[in-house]
Amino acid sequence: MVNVIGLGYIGLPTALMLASHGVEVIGTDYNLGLVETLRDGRTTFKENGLDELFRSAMDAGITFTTEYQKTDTYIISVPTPYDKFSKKVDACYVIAAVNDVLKVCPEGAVIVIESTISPGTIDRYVRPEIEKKGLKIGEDIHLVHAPERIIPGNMVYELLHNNRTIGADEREIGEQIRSLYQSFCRGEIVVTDIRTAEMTKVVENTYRAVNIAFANELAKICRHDNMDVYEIIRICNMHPRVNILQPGPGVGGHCISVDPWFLVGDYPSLAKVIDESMKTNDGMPDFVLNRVYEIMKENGMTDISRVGLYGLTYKENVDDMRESPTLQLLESQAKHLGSSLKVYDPLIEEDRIPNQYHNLDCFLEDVDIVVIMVGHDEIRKNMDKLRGKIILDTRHIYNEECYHL
Ligand code: SAJ
Repeated sequence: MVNVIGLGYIGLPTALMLASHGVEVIGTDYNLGLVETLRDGRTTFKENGLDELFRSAMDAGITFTTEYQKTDTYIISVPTPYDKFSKKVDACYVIAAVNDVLKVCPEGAVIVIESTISPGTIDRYVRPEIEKKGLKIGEDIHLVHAPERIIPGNMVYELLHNNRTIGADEREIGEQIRSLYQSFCRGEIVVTDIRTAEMTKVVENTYRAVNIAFANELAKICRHDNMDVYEIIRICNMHPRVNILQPGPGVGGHCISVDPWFLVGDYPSLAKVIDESMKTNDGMPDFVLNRVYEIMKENGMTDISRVGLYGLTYKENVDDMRESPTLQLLESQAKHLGSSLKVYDPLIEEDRIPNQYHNLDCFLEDVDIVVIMVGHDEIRKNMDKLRGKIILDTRHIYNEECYHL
């Protein structure tokens, strides 16, 4: 039996996937409300294919509880917040989960940490926690790091198909956990050591952050001299060894906008390109706000409350607002003029911020400038409704005459 600890964006799909592929699974989360929702047969976030997977796991007998179980394998997928000032990972939830596992687990149990952690976290924080209880790692307890790689918006597909990395102290334990993931994973699973697994996860997200920052910097250069950044990137990407990502209003989510800071925090004098890239991405919401002011001026407008932001989530077709560029832009604007921009997102049903709309038509009625911050399918299907508005399209999805980054 596997006890999956933490039933959020990663833990829940992983638990469901294991259960629906014949593994006995108990999911544990300290949040009773979340556990009760799951027991009632409802999922806690939206994701393609998640409801079907949930039903199949329920049919297979998955159960949910707030209690840690006595078993031989634990998968920990609790959040790893980071400290915005020190830029370092805060492993408190991982450490708390490991401690709770140690209270109930039998001798020889395997603790798999799936949560993203900065390189060295297991050596610095997890091992000492186990050792100070007089337990011997490799005998009484085995440690594994199996970082997740699935992309929000396509999690279920990627859980099945992505290659994976398993970092373990001992080869046989690594192989044992590889077989567990092989129950559902059709990708290649590489077994390596823990430090390498920690580093590869953070490097993958850092690579993407730096590439996006490069695209964002190109957007600024092109804006300066009125060149078409999208056409330039399109043509450059026809070169066999060039693959530039897309500029945008900023980088959000709890991964790409966070993980690279771990390297800057731990290696401040070495991680220079990464540091500058993160600053470039973090500066994009302000860049968009300045574009809004320029466009207002060009069109003789003075009332910022006639400007509407389309999209509150950090990217298209997800309901996750963590570190979203729209929230960053709103925060920045509120500092200058109080919060007066209007906002609408079809995927955020509850009232989260001032001047938030829940209906596209009402939103469009009340604004003259629409800033497309997120390219949800909804807006792609309703482009005709934007006619007559002044559009600032930060995602390059609007086909007609409009302003760009
Ligand atoms: N973005 C751009 N331009 C692009 C691509 C993305 O501005 O060309 C922006 C998005 O709008 C968003 C942010 O970057 O605000 C991040 O989005 P994303 O789709 O690039 O990535 P995440 O954060 O949703 O998921 C990433 C993935 N990592 C990589 O692709 C290397 C995923 O595979 C990881 O599992 C996930 O982080 C994670 O949990 O670490």
